[in-house]
This record gives sequence, C-alpha cells and structure tokens, in this order.
Amino acid sequence: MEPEIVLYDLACTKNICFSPVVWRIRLMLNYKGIPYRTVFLEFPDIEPTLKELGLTPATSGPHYTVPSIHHLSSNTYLMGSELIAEFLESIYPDPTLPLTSELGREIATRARSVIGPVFGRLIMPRELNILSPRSQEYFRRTREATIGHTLENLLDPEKEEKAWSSVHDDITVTGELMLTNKKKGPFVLGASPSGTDFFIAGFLQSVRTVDEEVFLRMTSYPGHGDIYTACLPYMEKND
Ligand SMILES: N[C@@H](CCC(=O)N[C@@H](CS)C(=O)NCC(=O)O)C(=O)O
Repeated sequence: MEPEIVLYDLACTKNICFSPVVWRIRLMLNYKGIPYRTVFLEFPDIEPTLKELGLTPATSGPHYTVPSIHHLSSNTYLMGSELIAEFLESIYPDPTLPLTSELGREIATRARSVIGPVFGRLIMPRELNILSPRSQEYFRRTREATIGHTLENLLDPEKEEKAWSSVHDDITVTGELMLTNKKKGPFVLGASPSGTDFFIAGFLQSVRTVDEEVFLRMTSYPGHGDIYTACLPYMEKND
C-alpha cells in the first residue's frame, strides 16, 4: 500500500522505534491501519531535518522533536505528539480512538510521577547503549548539561533501588486504576483502546527496547503487563 504519512522517528542501533512519544503515534497509525513509512533520524539530525521541512519550532524544550509527520495528500507537516494525535483522529476517525477520558487523565497524571524517575534515572543512562556514536555524543552532551553530572553517575545500584522505592506506591495505584474496566475488556476503558492505552504501552515498549530487566520489573506491577499485552497487536510494525 502506498504510504499516506511519513513518520519522523528517532534512530537507534536496533533499527526499530524506541521513543515512547513516537510509539504513541505509531500505535495509533497501526491501530487505524493507516499506511505510512518511517524516516529514522539520528539525534543531531532532528533539528536540521525538521527545520528544512519548514516545521515551526517549539517554544520550550528542544526546538525540534520527533514524532513529526508529513501527511502527503494534504501536504501537512506537524510536530508534537498531541497535535499529531488530534490530526490523525480528525482525518482518520475509523476506528475511533478516544484520546482521553477522566480515568485516562487520572492515570496519565499519576504515571507522569513514575515516568520521571524511571526514565530519568533508570532508562536515560542505559539509552546510550542503543545509540550510534554520533547520537551518543549528542545525547551525552545535552543530557549531562541538564543533570550536571555524567550519565554513568546514575548507574548506582543503591540510588537505583531508592528510585524504585520512590515510585513503588505510584506504580501500584496507577496499575490498579488501569484495571478499572477489566470486566468489560482488556483496555483502560474496556473493550477497545484509547489514547491512554497507547501512552502506557508506548512507554513500556520504549523501556523494553532499552532494558528488558527494567521492563520486567515494571510489568510485575498490577495492570501494566495487561495493557501492554492488549496493545501487542498494534506494535507489530515497529520500523
Ligand atoms: N512534546 C513533544 C516531546 C517529544 C520529544 O521530546 N521527543 C524527543 C525524542 S523522545 C526528541 O525529539 N528530542 C530531540 C532532542 O533532544 O534534541 C511531543 O509530545 O511530541
């Protein structure tokens, strides 16, 4: 099938998607069966490539980010997962994907307090292992400037255990919330997926691609493995 969308994604040495935010969009494309092709960009190539395409820079954080898309038939370029999700839902409403819900918002708010420590301390230093030398150099330079010390400093078993303890209660409560509609079906809202399922599954798939052990520990908490498994059919196309 001819692609209708070009998806700009983050490159890694496994040649598959590993960014949690790009996974959110990829899951949506796969779920809706929208034909697309991927352009993987190394970290230092994101800004020059997206600038050249004429995308509007973000006002905070990195100015140019993936996911970005080019919708070919309308010649629309978009950057930012929220904007892209809304666009896809409006152009491809079938099957519908409720992007959010009251329960979804509660889960997302709680999950963010987990994602910070998990990504910041446990995933970030391990991410280096799946980046090319050019991306490693960029990643190390930008992230170490933000945290004020080396990425390797984070790989301290004692501090890592503290990070796990600090999120234990939040992961448990968030996971239990994910099971609210278990009787109606395997997804957060019951029988069919919502944006919240793709947010959770995208985060877990990203963790898994970087470090299987962290993934196994996260999915040992309630709910997480259930949502991840329910979303597996939409994670087959990963490149
Ligand atoms: N708010 C953006 C965040 C996207 C984002 O941070 N993407 C990262 C990759 S996971 C990125 O492109 N970073 C570019 C950089 O660090 O220069 C969204 O929701 O799409």
